[in-house]
Amino acid sequence: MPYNSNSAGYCRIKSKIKRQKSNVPVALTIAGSDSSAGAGAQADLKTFTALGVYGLTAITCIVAETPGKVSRIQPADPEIVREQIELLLKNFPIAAIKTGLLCNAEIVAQVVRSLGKVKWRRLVVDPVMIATSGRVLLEPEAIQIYQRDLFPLATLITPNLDEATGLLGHPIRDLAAMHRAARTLATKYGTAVLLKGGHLRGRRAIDVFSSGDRTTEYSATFLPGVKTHGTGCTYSAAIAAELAKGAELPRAIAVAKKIVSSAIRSHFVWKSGRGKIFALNPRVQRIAPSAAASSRIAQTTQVRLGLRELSTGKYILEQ
Ligand code: PXL
Repeated sequence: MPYNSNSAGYCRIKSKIKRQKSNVPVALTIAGSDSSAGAGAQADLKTFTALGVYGLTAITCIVAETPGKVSRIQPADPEIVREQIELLLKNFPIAAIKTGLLCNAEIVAQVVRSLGKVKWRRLVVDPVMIATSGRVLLEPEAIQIYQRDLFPLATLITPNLDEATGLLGHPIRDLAAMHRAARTLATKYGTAVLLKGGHLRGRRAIDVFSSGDRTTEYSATFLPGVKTHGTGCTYSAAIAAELAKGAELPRAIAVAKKIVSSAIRSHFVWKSGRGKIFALNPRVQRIAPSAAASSRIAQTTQVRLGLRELSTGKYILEQ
């Protein structure tokens, strides 16, 4: 029998559908699509979901790639980038935003125009300029717009060593140089900086946070031989997710570092014609019931960190 609004069947179904008022935190990523789903908007969405945040996407380009090998990049029309961002901003209670690969100068300029209309500042800018494969992903004109217009809008920028080297014009060879570089970048762009040192290849993967008056090291065990791409995307997405849940920046970074380290440790690996393919596995291993149920922004998941904040201002992530 077909259902209509008077039938008993329809009523039974209707009564089972609970119309809940949704208070899940919402975050937006403005990023490229990675066909292999280890980086880009796909990595961001997986990370948002793992951290209990509802993810939205504004796609800037489509990248045909496998891990470590970009085949082709097709930029989106800047106008459709604008429409995605502005539609989402108008209709969802977006609590934090991150940017990933913005592809070209026109798209960076458009993102600046669209985000310039947002009054609050919970924006994480991952200045994706060079892929893990070494391929340059942004032209010099686009990098200029980042520096002049986008960085000043950001709550946090998250360059890796190659990107920071490009921005500063000199190489960064050790931890002391990382501290100096993070402070210089924070002053230069008037925003907080998380300089990722993964590429230094020591026994520990150390990142340096600087917000002008404060410098903090985040350290985790470096895992050699795991060739995952998308760690930067996952890291910045996790920071944005924690900010969306109401965390302060230092704590959001600590949680994100833990998530990335765990995603690398519990990576996936497949055999392919070109050798092994690795992929990150972003997930929250230990989930405790929310202790912040009474807070205004509901936290649907909470990570137990086991963090020790040392008097030296260093976070050691216990593993
Ligand atoms: O990891 C950098 C990156 C970001 N975003 C997209 C990518 C890549 C690397 O290839 O394809 C969409």
